[in-house]
Amino acid sequence: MARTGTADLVIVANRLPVDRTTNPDGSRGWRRSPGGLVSALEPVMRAGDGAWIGWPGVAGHDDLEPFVEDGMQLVPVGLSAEEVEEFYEGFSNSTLWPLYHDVVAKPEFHREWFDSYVKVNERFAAAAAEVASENATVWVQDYQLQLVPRMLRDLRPDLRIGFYLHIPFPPSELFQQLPWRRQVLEGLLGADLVGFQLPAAAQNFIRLVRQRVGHKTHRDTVYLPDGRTVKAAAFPISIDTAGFEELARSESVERRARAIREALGNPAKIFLGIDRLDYTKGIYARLRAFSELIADGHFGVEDAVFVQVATPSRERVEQYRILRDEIDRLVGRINGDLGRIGRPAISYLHSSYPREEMAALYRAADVMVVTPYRDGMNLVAKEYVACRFDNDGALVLSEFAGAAEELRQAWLVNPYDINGMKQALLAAYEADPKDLNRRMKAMRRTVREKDVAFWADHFLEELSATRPEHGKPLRP
Ligand code: GDG
Repeated sequence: MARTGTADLVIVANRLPVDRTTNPDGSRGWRRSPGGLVSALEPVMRAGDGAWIGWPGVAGHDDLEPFVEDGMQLVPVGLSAEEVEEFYEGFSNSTLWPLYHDVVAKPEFHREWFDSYVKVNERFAAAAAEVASENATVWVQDYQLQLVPRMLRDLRPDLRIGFYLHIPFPPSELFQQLPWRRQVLEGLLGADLVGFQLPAAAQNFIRLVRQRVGHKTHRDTVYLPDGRTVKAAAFPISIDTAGFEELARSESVERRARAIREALGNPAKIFLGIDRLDYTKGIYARLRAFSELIADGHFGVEDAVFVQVATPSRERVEQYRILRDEIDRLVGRINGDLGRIGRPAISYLHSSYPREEMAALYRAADVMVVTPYRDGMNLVAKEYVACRFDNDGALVLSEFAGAAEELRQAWLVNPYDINGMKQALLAAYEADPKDLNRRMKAMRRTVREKDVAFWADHFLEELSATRPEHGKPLRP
C-alpha cells in the first residue's frame, strides 16, 4: 500500500476554504472564506485530525506547501493557467454545469477539456491518498471532481469514500449526451456513498448505472461485480441557520436594513434577488415579470422597487459575458421606460458584499424572489427565511430549485411562465400579514430543524454505516 498520512477525515473540494491574498508590501497571505460547508465540518475536522484539499483559486504552482489554519490542515493543489481554462472554465463550467442544469445553455464538448479534467482529478486523488491515514474517511465534493472516488480507491482501497454532488444530476435523456458518460459514472462508483440534493437525482444516477454500466441495482444500492456495494441517496444541504439569525438580530444589521430602505426612498415594498450572475438563476425573466406589473399599473415605482444583487461569477466564460450584457440592457431599458428621477424600478448591483450586508438586505426585503430554471438547492432562499425572525416577509420560489421540496409554504412558481410569475409576485406583494406569518413560521421550523450541521452529520453517519466492518469510526 502507498505511504499513508495522518488525517482521519479528508475533505476534497475544488476550492480551499481560504483565498490567496497579496499584502500591500507584496507578501502573500491567506484570508478565510467561511462557507456553510467549513463551519459544518469544523467540529468533526478538529476532533478527528482533519485535512482539506483544494485549489487556492489562482493559477500557478508556486508556494503550495500544506499549512495549518485554525486547527485544520490545508493542502493546496495547484492548477496551471491552461488547466484553469480547460479543467475549470472549460469542462467543469462550460460542459458539466450547463449539461447538469437541464441544458439551460448549450454544453460544449471538447476532448482536450476532458483530458485536462482527468489530469486534474488525478492530482486531487493523489493528494488525498497522501494525507489520509489508514482506513480514513474521505469526502469528495461536487461536479469538478467526479473521477476522484474511483482514482482514490485504486490508490487506497483501505479508505471509506463519500461523494456529494451540490448541483442537480440530470435525467438519463440529457446525461447520455456526454461523450464521457461512462467514465463519469465509473468515477462516482468508486465511492461507498454518493449523495445528492434530491431523491430524484439519486434515482437518475441509479438508472444510468444500470443502463450504461450494466451493474445490478436494487432501490438505492448498486451491486458491483467484485462484491462491493455503492449507495446513492439524497441529503438536502442547508445553512448555518442559527448563525444567520444571530447576525440578522444584531443591532448593526438592523440599523443597516433601515438605512437601505431609507436610501431606496422608503418604498412600501422592497423586492430582492440575490444570485451569482448565472444563466441558471432566471434573473432576466424575473425582472421582466416585475417590470410588467409596473407597466400594467398594479403598482408604481414609488410603491415598489426591485433590488437585484448579481455577484460577479465565471467572468471569463463566454456564456456569462453574454448574460451580463443581456441583463445590463434589460435593466437599462426597464429603468429608462419606467423610472422617475431618483426612482429607478430596478436597483441593480453587479458586485459582491460581506455577509453583514447580505443579512441587512434580507432584513430589508419584503418579497424575496428566487426563480432559477434549475438549482441543486439554493441557499439564498433558506438564508432569507433564517433572517426573518419576526415571521414576516414573503418568499417567491421556483419549483425547479431543490429548496422547493422543503419550503412548500413559499409562493411556488414556474420560472418559464411569466404570467404565472407575475401573479405570484403580485400575490406576495398584496399578502396580508396573517398569511405571511403562517407561511414563514412553517418555513422557519424547517430550516431550524434541518441546518447544515444536520446535513453533514447525516451524510457522515450514513457513510460510516456503509462497510461497517471497515474503516475507523469518526469521533465527532
Ligand atoms: C451551488 C448550487 C446549492 C452570493 N453572493 C454573495 C454571497 N453569496 C452567497 C449566498 C449563498 C451562496 O453564496 C450561493 O449559494 P446558492 O445555493 O444560492 O447557489 P450556488 O452558488 O449556485 O451554489 C446550489 C449550493 O451549491 C450548495 O450546495 O444550493 O444549488 O448551485 O450562501 O449567500 N455571499 C456574500 N457576498 C455576496 O455578494 N458574502
